[in-house]
Amino acid sequence: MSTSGNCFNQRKAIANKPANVIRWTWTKMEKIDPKILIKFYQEMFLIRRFEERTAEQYALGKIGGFCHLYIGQEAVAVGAIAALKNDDYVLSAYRDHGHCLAKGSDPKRVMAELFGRTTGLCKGKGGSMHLVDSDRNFLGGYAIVGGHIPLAAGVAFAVKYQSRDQVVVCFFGEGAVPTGICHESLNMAALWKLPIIFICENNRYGMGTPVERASAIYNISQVASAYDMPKDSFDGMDVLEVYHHVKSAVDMVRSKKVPIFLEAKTYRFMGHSMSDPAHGHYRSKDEVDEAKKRDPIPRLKGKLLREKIMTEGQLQAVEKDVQEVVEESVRFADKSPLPSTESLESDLYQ
Ligand SMILES: Cc1ncc(C[n+]2csc(CCOP(=O)(O)OP(=O)(O)O)c2C)c(N)n1
Ligand SMILES: [Mg+2]
Repeated sequence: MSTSGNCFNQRKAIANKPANVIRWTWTKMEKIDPKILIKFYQEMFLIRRFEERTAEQYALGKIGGFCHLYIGQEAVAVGAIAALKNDDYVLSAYRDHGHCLAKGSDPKRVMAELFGRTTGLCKGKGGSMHLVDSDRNFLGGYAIVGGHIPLAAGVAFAVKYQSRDQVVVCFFGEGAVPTGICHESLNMAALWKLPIIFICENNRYGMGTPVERASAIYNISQVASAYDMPKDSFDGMDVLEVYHHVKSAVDMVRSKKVPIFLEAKTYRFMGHSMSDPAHGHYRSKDEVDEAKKRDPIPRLKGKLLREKIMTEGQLQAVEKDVQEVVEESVRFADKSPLPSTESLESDLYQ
């Protein structure tokens, strides 16, 4: 009787202790080097053109399987990954072309992977949803909603266990947030103080379901409060906003070794996947057209012109170079060989 009473009192004492809350609010950097702004434009334009060509190649039957385009969301991958060091880790869900390209993967090898060719990042055996480039610490590309969030926490655990200095960034959609595994991962990351940034790309829809019909909270970053994890929310259609907020979070995570949850409010301009129409019944054409007014690429272009960082002619030259890189990636993929039947069982876990 007295033992259980002691135990109860002990637990009550722990529960009454103030929680070990980590305080953090993002701080804006002083000034951005114009060279970084030009890099942002070039990278976002690359992802956009790459995926426009991907859509065409898919329609021609050159690309098989599921294929989810990132068009509209480019500012999130580009702004966030620019805030990282080269050896920091990135994991993403199935809408992964943009994250992989922003992490520095060769567009030729990414396109070849979409074409299922031996020269692809995963020798043509992964495809659109399973891009991996371990040389660049881009660890995938996962098709199961929420399934990669614990894997990312595991990578962060390894970084901490081995006393390394890297940061892990895990991108996922708002549709993954209500999954049990997301909550388990947030809890463990907070409990064990793992060096990870969870970036929720809230594009307002999970396939055809609006977030209001799937989540009890609309202000998604609130979910972090349940785990006493610092959080932040920002405009994901503005690459500079994304960069400033993520850079500040990266600095905090690297120096204090704690997790942070970020919500980037964004929008996809295309259908959920290549099998869906651009809007469908769950949203109107007017809604999509309205969102396109916030397209991150023309927004940055306007800034570059207004602030006289680049002229119209210089921007056109950048666009032409990118266009050529994308064309070369299609030519490379098209002339690359398909995997042989004999190679079907190689490179697999036994
Ligand atoms: C566990 C699981 N359930 C269902 C699906 C089918 N599915 C594929 S994508 C998707 C919607 C996910 O939406 P969100 O996380 O918001 O990502 P977005 O597609 O908007 O980038 C669903 C339900 C799946 N892949 N995995
Ligand atoms: Mg979504």
